[in-house]
Amino acid sequence: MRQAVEARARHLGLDLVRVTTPDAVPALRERLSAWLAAGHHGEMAWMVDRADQRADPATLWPGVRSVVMLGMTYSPETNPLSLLALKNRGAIAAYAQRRDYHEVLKGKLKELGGYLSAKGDVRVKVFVDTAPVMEKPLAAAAGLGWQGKHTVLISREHGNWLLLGAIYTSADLVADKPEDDHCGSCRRCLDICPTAAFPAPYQLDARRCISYLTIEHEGPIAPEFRDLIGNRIFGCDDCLAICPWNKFAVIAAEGRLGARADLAAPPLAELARLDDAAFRTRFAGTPVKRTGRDRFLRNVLIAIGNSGDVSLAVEAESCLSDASPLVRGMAVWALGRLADAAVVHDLFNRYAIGETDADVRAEWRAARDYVGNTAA
Ligand code: B12
Ligand code: SF4
Ligand code: SF4
Repeated sequence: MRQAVEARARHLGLDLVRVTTPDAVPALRERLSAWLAAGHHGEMAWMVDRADQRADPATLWPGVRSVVMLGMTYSPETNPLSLLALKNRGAIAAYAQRRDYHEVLKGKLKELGGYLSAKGDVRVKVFVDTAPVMEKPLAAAAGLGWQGKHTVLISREHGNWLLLGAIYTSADLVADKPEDDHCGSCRRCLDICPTAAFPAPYQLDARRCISYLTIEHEGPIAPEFRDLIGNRIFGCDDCLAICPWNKFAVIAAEGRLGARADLAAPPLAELARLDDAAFRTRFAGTPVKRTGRDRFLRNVLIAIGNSGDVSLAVEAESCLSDASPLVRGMAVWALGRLADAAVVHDLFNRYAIGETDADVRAEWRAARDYVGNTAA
């Protein structure tokens, strides 16, 4: 049964397949509780709501006897760090510059699950990302790789460019052994993080992570992070891209997650003009659609403010009367960074007086003070 599942998984284009047991990580509950108690999950309340099920596969589904962990590579063709120098363009995390992996991976897992249940007359449940399943520690227990100091799973053969999925099954499958930790004394991922999001090795405070701030966080992004975000408009790959284990990664050959050239480094000017319909069309079928247009524009305007390109001030200006206060607020911030004091004062008189949103009014005051101080 085990061999048949492996063969089928490879046939379906899954790069890694290993098996573990539901109770393989006894420290899971304690570690998850400590992480949540420290508030490191930020506004991701869904992580608290189903913490019991997350910490224990058997609580999520009492019928589970074995956990099949699957990995699919998405190694990018160019180093994502090179995007950060293109200041008037947006940097989108490598996993999001292509078809949404949730759909692709889930389709493959469903096929594999169907095969397993038919072959062994067993029950199965498939999960990719959004279910209360601790995919990284389970994948580590199954020996797919180990959780690096950046907390992401690294495989010796594929580096850390891996997306994960799980099949819980009632079948008793032979379990694999965990992989050893091969981080050694390296700490490159910890040192490169722009926002100091790692309170300690193997621990991430999501509230400081650019991936969380640009994708999960709903409101305005706190001023302390805006400069540090640079041109990252959806997710962040810095700690992954610097990992030396990626030198073994083979560029994902199959077109299963089809990288889209138009998402490799899109011009910020173009993105700032997207209305809701154009945003949906442009990002249909990709993970980027998740944020919705307003949050995405918030990120784009922060990148515009960080671009140092005064020709982009006009794009920010045209967002000053946007229907979304989130967008208006970041347009004000971007203009404060790009326009000179006289222009900001003029715009203040035209727009700030009639502004109804308290957050946007605060952005106007901050922008006026900022240009005042810079001019002085
Ligand atoms: C919530 C979440 C996020 C949050 C929080 C990330 C995090 N590190 O927890 C945010 C939004 C920040 C995020 C960002 C990203 N994510 Co995410 N995310 C998730 C999600 C939904 C849950 C993760 C989770 O349970 N976190 C809770 C914490 C407590 O778990 P943990 O990180 O495993 O924490 C362990 C360690 O702290 C450990 N620990 C504590 N002390 C010690 C000491 C030692 C010695 C050791 C060994 C361990 C250890 O114990 C904890 C429990 O095991 C998973 C999907 C899933 N269902 O699992 C995807 C997932 C982890 N994300 C993924 C990806 C791709 C990303 C990004 C790369 C996307 C991007 N480019 O922007 C970044 C990476 C940022 C980073 N460095 O982690 C992939 C990772 C694949 C892989 N190879 O591991 C996953 C698995 C999705 C998937 N199905 O493929 N993500
Ligand atoms: S994804 Fe970026 S911000 Fe988040 S921990 Fe890694 S380097 Fe830091
Ligand atoms: S960069 Fe170094 S410390 Fe970080 S995960 Fe990779 S090997 Fe481990």
